[in-house]
Amino acid sequence: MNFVDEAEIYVKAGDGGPGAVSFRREKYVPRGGPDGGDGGKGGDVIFQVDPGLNTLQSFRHKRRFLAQKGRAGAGKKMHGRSGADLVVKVPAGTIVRDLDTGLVLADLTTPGQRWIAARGGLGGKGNARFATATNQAPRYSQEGLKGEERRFRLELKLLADVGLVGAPNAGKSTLLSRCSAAKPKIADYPFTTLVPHLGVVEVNTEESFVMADIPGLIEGAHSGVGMGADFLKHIERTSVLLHVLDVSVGMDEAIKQYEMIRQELLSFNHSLLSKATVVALNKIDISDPKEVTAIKKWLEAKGERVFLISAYTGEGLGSLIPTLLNEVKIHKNEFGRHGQEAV
Ligand SMILES: Nc1nc2c(ncn2[C@@H]2O[C@H](COP(=O)(O)OP(=O)(O)OP(=O)(O)O)[C@@H](O)[C@H]2O)c(=O)[nH]1
Ligand SMILES: [Mg+2]
Repeated sequence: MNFVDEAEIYVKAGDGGPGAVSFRREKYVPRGGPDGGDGGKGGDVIFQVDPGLNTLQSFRHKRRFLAQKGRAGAGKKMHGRSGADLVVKVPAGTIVRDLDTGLVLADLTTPGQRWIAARGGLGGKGNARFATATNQAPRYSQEGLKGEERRFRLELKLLADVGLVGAPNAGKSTLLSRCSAAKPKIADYPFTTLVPHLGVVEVNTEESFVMADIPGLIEGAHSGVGMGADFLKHIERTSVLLHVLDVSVGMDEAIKQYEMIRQELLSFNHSLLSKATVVALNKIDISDPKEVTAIKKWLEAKGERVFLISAYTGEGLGSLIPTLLNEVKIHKNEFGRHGQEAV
């Protein structure tokens, strides 16, 4: 089961800059005193919660984070510039563990929350700092301290953005496996899916959403018949529903199934029906196009937004997936993730 998103990363804070060895040189002033300035501090690596993120997907593309080094000190007691901090954005709900020991180091939950993941090294002292009564012209300075270097394991309990609903065998699991890395079991009999599965749908390199596949719903599901009731609660917390309807069975049967699912959602919790919903007419690769068109018209007359897809061949997903992302963006905050448990 893929309920947790994980990533292993390496962070290194900036090293401190070295202190300078320098002596005052002024006209007519022989043997000027030491004036080497201190090195700058290295930048910290800081994790910061960004409410716009909902997965650790970006850490699949980038796993090493290095903050800037401090600059060297210079003559005239000039301090080296400090290295810039590196802010790494993480989603709310990220748990940071030490990769080696597994110990939880931070639990980042509130938007904007910051945690210093690695501290930059202090800059070295310049030779000006080492002048004493007995050594008025020290020819040494300190190196900067090394920035901290650490390896972490990030974990995020996934919360679904889009919930798949539909009758058994409609093709929900096929759809999830088509558009995410999740590998739910798929078979040509009802009730293949026994527990919810989650998958991250990567829409482009920056944007993704989490899709939840739940067991198929049958009549009476809301009152505990079949697998339904236990799992309907999982989709209560998603911001968008995708109703997957098998249209290969013909118009009459498809509409019957559509109405049955709506009735189950209504009976379970009528607020489910006011959730943003998209209907996917599935299995168009083996359906009669005339029937499909008729079903689409019928649903559109009811005010539904309808897409034609084949979860099997991938046809139609190019327009469905961006629409779902867009809906998630619009409705996400209606069912904010904070304080919720993972599905
Ligand atoms: N031809 C065709 N077959 C499909 C398509 N989508 C799903 N199937 C087939 O339909 C059957 C059921 O698919 P699943 O994805 O397991 O259906 P499900 O909705 O997850 O079913 P439950 O888990 O039992 O609720 C499988 O044999 C799939 O290969 C499609 O677009 N075209
Ligand atoms: Mg399934």
